[in-house]
Parts: sequence; structure tokens; C-alpha cells
Amino acid sequence: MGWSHNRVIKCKAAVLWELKKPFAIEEVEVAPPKAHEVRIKMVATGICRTDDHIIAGSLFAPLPLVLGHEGAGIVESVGEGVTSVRPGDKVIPVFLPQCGKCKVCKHPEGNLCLKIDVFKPSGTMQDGTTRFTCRGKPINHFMGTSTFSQYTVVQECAVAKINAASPLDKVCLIGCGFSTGYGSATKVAKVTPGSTCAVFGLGGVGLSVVMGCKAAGAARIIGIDINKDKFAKAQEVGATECISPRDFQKPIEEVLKEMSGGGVDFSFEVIGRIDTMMSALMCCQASYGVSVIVGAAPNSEMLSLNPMLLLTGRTWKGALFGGFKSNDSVPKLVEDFMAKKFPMDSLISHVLPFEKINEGFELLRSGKSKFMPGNLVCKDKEIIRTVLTF
Ligand code: PAD
Ligand code: ZN
Ligand code: ZN
Repeated sequence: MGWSHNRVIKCKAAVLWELKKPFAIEEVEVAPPKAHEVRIKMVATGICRTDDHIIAGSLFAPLPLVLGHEGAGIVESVGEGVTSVRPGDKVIPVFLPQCGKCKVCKHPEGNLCLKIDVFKPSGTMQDGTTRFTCRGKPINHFMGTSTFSQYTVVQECAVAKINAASPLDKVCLIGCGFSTGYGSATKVAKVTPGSTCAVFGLGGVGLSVVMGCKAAGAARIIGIDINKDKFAKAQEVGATECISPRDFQKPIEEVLKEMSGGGVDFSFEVIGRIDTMMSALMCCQASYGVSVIVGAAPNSEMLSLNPMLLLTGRTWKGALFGGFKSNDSVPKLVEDFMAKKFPMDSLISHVLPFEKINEGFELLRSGKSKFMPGNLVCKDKEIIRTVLTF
């Protein structure tokens, strides 16, 4: 049992044909999974800022493509040789695979599996072909996940089997935003009890950093955002103070140094701007401060810095997916969510049917919610994460 029946599935997918244009909801053909591949019926997918970076052209991926990388679904069929999942299993596809065999997977701390398709994106499966076709043309995959489709195909090493009782419309956030933020605090920075943390950017990922800092026992968690509508939610999930750089004359790093008696223990940049990356570095304590880059800056931008900032002892680091080894960690994070160890579901501010994906992106870009008719469920005034349901 379990092998694919070689059936092509016709279904709806959101295809991005051109940069800076809305998605077209198209009928696509999804080929059956080849050896070591898994075809998944998507149930829910979050909209992450990284998807929008592609549409805007600030991060590169080959077009036309099916975006989306923060989803959850149910295995429909599996290719030859697949042993870790079976049809009917609940799964989360992971944009950061874990092949288990490469040098990085074998290293106890490494998580950037060499099979990742992010840095020079091919847009294909590992055999160099795509499983999506639309109007007779091959359509590219995105980060090996492509969750903006009713069905998708992923490599077996990029899929994590999760608790059969888990709510897929919530745990989809574990596919990217939540894990990235939470792990950046708990695993990458290794936030210590009693410490002071500064989190730049209070979107879905930044709020997950706040939750990670809280779980790690931080005494002070200072949220920084230019949009004050984000402050209430940040405080709800653990921020002890929130400030806007626009309320101060002096640079925000100076403000934070004063607030923390000389520099914070841990800082996080969760926006994706090089100026705030510098502020985050400079606001951490000169000798033992740790600053973590979480946000993705545009491909074209470079940083330059005075090396003295590091010579004094600061640590500057970054990681994808919160430093987690994906397939090992995703099922555990789902269990922790089920055990209510963190309020991840409070990040979901909007739920839309998949067909309204363009509205979901408008919400992300608007930064401020408006009343929207239709099936929109608006739990909060502010926009944190929009989840699309299929
Ligand atoms: P988001 O757009 O929901 O949140 C960004 C927040 O930053 C918003 O609340 C903004 O108001 C705020 N902001 C913008 N400009 C400034 C500024 N100059 N000063 C202070 N605050 C500001 O994004 P998100 O939470 O979905 O993602 C955040 C970043 O993380 C983004 O760059 C995304 O690409 C990146 C990301 N990285 C990974 C990873 O694996 N490292 C994974 C997922 C997302
Ligand atoms: Zn993401
Ligand atoms: Zn690997």
C-alpha cells in the first residue's frame, strides 16, 4: 500500500506569472510523486513575508511559480521508496529539509541541510523537473514546498509527520514563522533566565521570538516596532515594554542601551532591513551581548561595520528556521503546541479561503486591518498572520 497510482491530479493553485502582479488562481496538473517524493493535499497555509519578498523582487526565485512555504496537509500518495509517511498522515512540509545524510545534517548543531533549494533556487524537484503544469507549461516549485496549491509534491526529506489530532489550520505556522522566531530565541541565541532581550519587528516571526524569550525565562523583553498597533499583541504574548523608534530623537540603539544599563543581553532583528540589523547589533552589550539576524534583507544589500563592534566580544549570528533541524523538531513543536506550552494560535489574526489569497497579501502589505466582508474572521485589530484554508 501507499505507492502512487500514477494519477495526475487537476486542482486549483495560485500561480505567480510575473513579479509585482497578483496571483492567478489557475487549474494546474499535479503529477504523481516520483521515487522518494510525497504528494500532499494541503489543508491550510500561512502567508509569510518571505513570499511577498519574492513577489516584490527583493528575493529571487524563478517564475512562473507556486509560492507558499508555511503549510500543513494530509499525505495523498507517496512515491517508491518512501518509508517515513503514508497516505492519510498529517504532515508539515518543510522548506529546510533534513536529509540526514549530508555533512550539515550529521553535525549536532547544523540545520542548513545541503538539499535546501533557497540560495540559488532551481524551482524544481531534486531530479531537475517540476510536478506542476499549467496551460501546458511547467510551473516552478518554491523552496521545495509550494503550499499555495490544493495539492503539492515535496521530497520525502522535506516532510515531517505530525500528531494525527493536531489542528492543521493552526500548526501550519510551525512550517515557518513560529519555528523561526521561537527557535531564534531558544536555540540560536540561547536566551538565559533573567536576561534582557530586544526584539526589532513585531510581525508573526518577531512575536514568536518574544514567545521564545519568555519561554526561556527572560526578565525583560523589549519590543521595537514603528507600528504601535503591534504593541498590544506583543504584550499579550510576553513583551514587558514596547517602544517605537519614531518617538525618540536619538538612535534607537542608544535608547535601548540606556534602558538596559549599558546594553541588552540578546537582540533580534526580525524585519529584514540592514539599518535595523546594525541597531540590533549595537544595542547589545559590548562584551557578552548576542545579536541574531532573523529578517531576510534584500539580495542586493550589503552591510559594512566597524570590526571593533565585534572585537569587544559581541556575538553576531543568524539562522534559518530558528536553528532547528526541521524533521526532528517540527513534530516536537506540534506536541508542545498541543500541550499549550506557547500561545502560537494567537498569531493568527485573519483566516481566509484559499481563493482569496490576493486579499491575504493585501492585508500583509497594508500593515493595518480594515473591515473586510466575506468569510474573513477578524480576531484582532492588528494583522499578524493570515492563514488560508483549502
Ligand atoms: P512582518 O512584515 O509581519 O513583520 C515585520 C514588522 O517589522 C512589522 O510589524 C513592521 O511594522 C515592522 N517594521 C518595519 N520596518 C520597521 C522599522 N524600520 N523599525 C521597526 N519596525 C519595523 O514580517 P514577518 O514577521 O513575517 O517576517 C519578518 C522577517 O523575517 C522578514 O524579513 C522575513 O522575510 C523574515 C523571515 N526569516 C525567516 C528565516 O528563516 N530566517 C523565516 C521567516 C521569515
Ligand atoms: Zn516564511
Ligand atoms: Zn542534509
